[in-house]
Amino acid sequence: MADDVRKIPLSFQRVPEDEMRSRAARFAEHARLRRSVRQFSPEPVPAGVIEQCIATAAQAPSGANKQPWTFVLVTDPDTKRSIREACEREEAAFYAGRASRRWLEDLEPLGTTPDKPFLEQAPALIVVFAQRHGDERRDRHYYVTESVGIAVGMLVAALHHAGLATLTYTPAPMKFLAKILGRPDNESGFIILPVGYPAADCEVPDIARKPLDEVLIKV
Ligand code: IYR
Repeated sequence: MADDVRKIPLSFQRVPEDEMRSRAARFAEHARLRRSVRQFSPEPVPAGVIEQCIATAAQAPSGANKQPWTFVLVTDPDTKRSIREACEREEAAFYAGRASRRWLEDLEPLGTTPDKPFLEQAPALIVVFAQRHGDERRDRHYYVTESVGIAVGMLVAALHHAGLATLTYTPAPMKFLAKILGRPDNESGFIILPVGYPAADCEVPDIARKPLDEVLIKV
């Protein structure tokens, strides 16, 4: 690495071993409760909490530290309605034939349909955009999908940790999002996260995670 790069001391807090084990176990235990929520209560969430969670997401690592993400926080009812209408138009085409039979079969256990009332019911939508390049086309961005994906993962974890419910929702295609929200040409819609409290009668599909020994290989 070049000698002339300015460096600062790392700020890192060492955690005693027993506390480390307890933190890891508690985090895993809490993560087991995370579910994708599709029925929201209309109650507002405490002011500033979603912004804090977005601040957490924005600490994600990214290719060449380009931080190629934009988070649009939507609470305006008219804007939520426009997003819902545009999403439902795409979903109608998806469920009516754009999706393969195999894909629709794979979705059956989730019970999803073209109707997306959660886009209006949830008090807030976080619409995440990926910056394919910087303000100027010659300002290149790298590993954009990976970088934004990591940031969204941190956002989902932060929202769950704070006590809020969310869903990673991806209409396809989602070109309309940049148009509705007035985003510039270098940004493309990446994902929508409705955020709020689950509805009192919220139900989720009876599906399970793979056991650890199926997803973890040690060599
Ligand atoms: N976007 C559609 C279809 C859908 C696709 C996948 I992959 C999912 O995990 C769930 C749904 C919808 O939201 O209904």
